[in-house]
Amino acid sequence: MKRSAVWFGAFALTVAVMMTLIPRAVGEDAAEGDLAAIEIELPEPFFGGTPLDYWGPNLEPQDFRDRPPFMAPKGAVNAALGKTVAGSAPPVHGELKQITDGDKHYARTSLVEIPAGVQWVQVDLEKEHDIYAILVWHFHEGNRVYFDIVAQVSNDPEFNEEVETVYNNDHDNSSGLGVGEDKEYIESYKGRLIDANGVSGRYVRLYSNGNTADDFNHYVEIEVYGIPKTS
Ligand SMILES: [Ca+2]
Ligand SMILES: [Ca+2]
Repeated sequence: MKRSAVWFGAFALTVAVMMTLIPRAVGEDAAEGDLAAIEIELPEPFFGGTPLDYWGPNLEPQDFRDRPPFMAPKGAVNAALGKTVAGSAPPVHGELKQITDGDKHYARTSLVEIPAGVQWVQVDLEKEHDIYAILVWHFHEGNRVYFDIVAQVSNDPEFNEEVETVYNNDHDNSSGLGVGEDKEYIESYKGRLIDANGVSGRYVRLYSNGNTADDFNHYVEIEVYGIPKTS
């Protein structure tokens, strides 16, 4: 190998390592020092199950590393805990209130199953919040990928006006909510952290459209880390 190639390789590796060390920029208008890592309690992991037989152009590789701390303005806590949940269809297993009950276990007794097709659930935070992170656990007993995940925030419970989309991995717009550039991912006990970047709203809505194991939509828990707006 030419020496220049070796140097380039070393440089690329150094840059790659540094990129993983740089914390994510969050709440850019918050002064440095006002931030703290949000505290996320993880459920016990599931081991085993059948390997995933799925490939998608938009699927990100499984990441077994611990999630880096997510920095948000101090005081941001899970505002969704115990709050009311609405849905596009009544569950066929479990109850909607289990989506915000704090239980994130992979057991079927912790699972809320919603009918097939494009469906949504939405959490009412009861007042407008500045929202920094949304965490969602779908069914994480084994390797599944949920399709067409879209996360939105609004002050309108009908989501007709002033809707902010903070995640969308529907790359072919099959759900009709617009083309999304976010990645598909394999479920795990860590849940998915969606960076909401401080958008404000009272309602958080999550869409999905079936998964690799069946056509149903599932939720175990949704958390919304935010701070109530004072004004
Ligand atoms: Ca739950
Ligand atoms: Ca799609």
